[in-house]
Amino acid sequence: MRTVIWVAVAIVLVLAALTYGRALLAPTEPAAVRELTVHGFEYDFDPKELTVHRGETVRLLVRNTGTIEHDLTIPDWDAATPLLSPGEEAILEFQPTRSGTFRFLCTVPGHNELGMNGTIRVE
Ligand SMILES: [Cu+2]
Repeated sequence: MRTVIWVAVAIVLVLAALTYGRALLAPTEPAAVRELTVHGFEYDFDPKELTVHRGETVRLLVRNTGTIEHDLTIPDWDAATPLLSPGEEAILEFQPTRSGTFRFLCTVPGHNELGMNGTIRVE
């Protein structure tokens, strides 16, 4: 009877060690985060072309370096910063799931037409 108990205890300990060990050894995949900065001003963005990868998290810092209000909108993704005052900034975070080329622009009337737009290429 005593042997059975010791065997049971040993099995529990081995299982606990395996479980705990596996948790320790589990690969902690760091989430790929791409941080990019875009400046918006009259009437352009810098840079105008961004390249990101499908599946990665993109953290886009948008800074208004101009002298009037601007925003940055990505129509295909329903993503947009609020209207930013001069000197203000905002972060747009997204995870592109489709490859392709997507336009972004400033939606203040007239700004897109004056050249305030660019593209995000998802590879
Ligand atoms: Cu603008």
